[in-house]
Amino acid sequence: MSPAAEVNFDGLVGPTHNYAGLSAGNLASMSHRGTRSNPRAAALQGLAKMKRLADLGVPQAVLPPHERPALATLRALGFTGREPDVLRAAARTAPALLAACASASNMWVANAATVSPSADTPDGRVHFTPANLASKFHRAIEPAQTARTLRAIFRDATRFVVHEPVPAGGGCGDEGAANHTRLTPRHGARGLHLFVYGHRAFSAGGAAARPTRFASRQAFEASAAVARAHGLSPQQVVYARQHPAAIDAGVFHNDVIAVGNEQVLLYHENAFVDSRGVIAALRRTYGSLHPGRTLTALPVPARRVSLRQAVRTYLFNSQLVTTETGGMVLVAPADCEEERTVKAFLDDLLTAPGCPLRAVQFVDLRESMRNGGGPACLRLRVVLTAAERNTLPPGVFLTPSRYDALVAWVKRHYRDRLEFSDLADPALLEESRRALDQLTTLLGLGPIYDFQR
Ligand code: SUG
Repeated sequence: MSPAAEVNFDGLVGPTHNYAGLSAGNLASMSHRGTRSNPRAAALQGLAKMKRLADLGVPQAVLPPHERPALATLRALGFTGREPDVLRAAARTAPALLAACASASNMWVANAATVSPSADTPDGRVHFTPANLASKFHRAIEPAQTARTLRAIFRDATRFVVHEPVPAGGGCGDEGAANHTRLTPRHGARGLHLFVYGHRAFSAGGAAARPTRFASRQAFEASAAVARAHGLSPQQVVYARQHPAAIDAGVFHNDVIAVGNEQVLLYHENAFVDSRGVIAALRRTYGSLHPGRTLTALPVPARRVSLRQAVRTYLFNSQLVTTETGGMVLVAPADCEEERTVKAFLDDLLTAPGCPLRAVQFVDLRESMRNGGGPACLRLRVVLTAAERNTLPPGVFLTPSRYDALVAWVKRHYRDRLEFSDLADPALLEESRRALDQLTTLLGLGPIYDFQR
């Protein structure tokens, strides 16, 4: 066994965080369309959450935001001239495109990539595949910068490989780690990979009906491509289909309805088509990978928490983490504490016989939550051995002094209110670039943005 730990890389909320209602199928995004955002509060809430995890003894690191508005994308869309002219013309003639190009959605790094730790791959390297995020325009412009950022952090090619995203088109969407769960007795041991998809891009497939209200984002073919690229063997992979009724209820990613950590899987009974069959397959595969070990499946019945309540409170978008002392803690959105039934469920769960959870902690992520991004959306889990970790630029880790520096950085650069009309303000672009430029120095990353080249 290699001494390995799970590092949570959180996406820093970018200076253009706003509510543009860009994500059909994501109820929070749809219902907050056009409301005023507070990027400064959003970034500070995110940092406070990171500090909470670091205080629990969970290694915590930071991923920088992307440059927004994405001028290169606006130019690719045919806008020409000086930058202020590009922004103005887009705001006037194609406001939806400007909104898409200005979204800070790259903060939800559970969608940045899928990660396979070195304990699981045939070449002993950590594999990353940036998600193509093909199903939403504003997210489909993320993968190139994501790949560049990952390559700047995981630079040692003898230990890490950052693949190209799965080719998109024809519904072959990949949404990254949000639809992937790794189960293992210890982070450093061999893992079982659960890939959850919503549809098949190349056939009608499956007994259950397709969702009727909202589109599924993750294709089976994309999940299978990631598993193949990472060299995962069929003996360590289980595929499960998301229940169409869950997608129609606003479960646009699996991490809105299930969460796993080490040997534990907490899931809603209506998360999958044939949840029983999925759990049986997981138990079988887990048992053959780790003879004598068993999976702890914690189903949440609909009579305790309905799909609606799950989506409203983001119960399953909690982070389930192993702390320094070895106990597991659930870091849940504050909304779960406020909703009586969900709070009662959590209280019962904590005292249930055999439940490995030691505590539940609540975090306020109101700004991100209004766009459908809870605690788990904001982080990408990367299991690393000590030797792998030592090759990373040290500046990406959240130490107490770096936390203070990042808080000061946010307070210096971020606005405390933003509306659609602000997105065309050339000053916002300038402010954002100044902030990002200083951030790359603060994190010790070197130039990773187009505007720095
Ligand atoms: O892709 N929201 C994101 C939320 C992503 C949550 N991630 C996970 N579940 N892992 C999305 O729907 C809304 C942006 C807006 O409407 O302005 C948005 O992109």
